[in-house]
Amino acid sequence: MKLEALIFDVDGTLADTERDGHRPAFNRAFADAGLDWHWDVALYGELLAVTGGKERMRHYLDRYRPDWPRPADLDDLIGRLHTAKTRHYTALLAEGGIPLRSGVERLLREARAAGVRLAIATTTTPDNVTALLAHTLGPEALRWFEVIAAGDVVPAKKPAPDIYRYALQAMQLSPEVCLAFEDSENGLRSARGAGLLAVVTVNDYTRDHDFAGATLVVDQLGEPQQPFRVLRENASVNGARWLDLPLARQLLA
Ligand code: XBP
Ligand code: MG
Repeated sequence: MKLEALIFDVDGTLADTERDGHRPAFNRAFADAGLDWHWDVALYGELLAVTGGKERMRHYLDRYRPDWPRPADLDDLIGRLHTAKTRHYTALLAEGGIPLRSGVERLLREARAAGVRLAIATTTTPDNVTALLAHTLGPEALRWFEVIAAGDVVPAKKPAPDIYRYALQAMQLSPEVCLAFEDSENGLRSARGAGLLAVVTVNDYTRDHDFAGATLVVDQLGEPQQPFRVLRENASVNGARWLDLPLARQLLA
């Protein structure tokens, strides 16, 4: 199969946004609202089982705060907290403290130079994607991506395959000619459910997830000076040391 497009997850894949980005942004929104909710690093790791910030807050209440007195307008409160959290999160990105992961910018530029199409498929809010791309690659990078499929554009978030199907539909491509990039089990299930092969770059929150369905699992995309470590290889990397377009094409074949 000829490789036509690369489709990227955002959180955990393009950048390590969860622990030092989303998590403190949630905590600031909770503090602003005078709530006694606080998500430490370990608890946040457990909460990541549920994708989507609004869904995650509901899950927190159900699972960890059954006795917390719910207001009549809980949906409204969740919505306001999420809006505040997005504001805090994008402000954090503007401070520039969250870089792209190793190899991401290189691979994006290689794909562009070779005419391989690019897309995003993520559960995160569109503003978060815009802010991350603009603050790491510059505002023009938003145009590198033919479709940015994000957030509530589909009702069922990952692990449901809907967001990948949405991106494929928008590009008028079949899954066999695309490669997905993910960092988590929920993301991998979503990509696989849409019929895509996927490369996983693990991070501290996802290292122990079940990635049996991945084509390749590595610790990073890597660079010539900073090669990846192969953690699981369902298709051979044939001695490759970082993920470039030739390897992407080989994995698809
Ligand atoms: C990312 C997420 C998101 C972010 C927060 O999952 O789960 O919920 O944590 O985003 P994935 P919002 O990387 O699999 O897409 O608060 O904007 O929902
Ligand atoms: Mg992710």
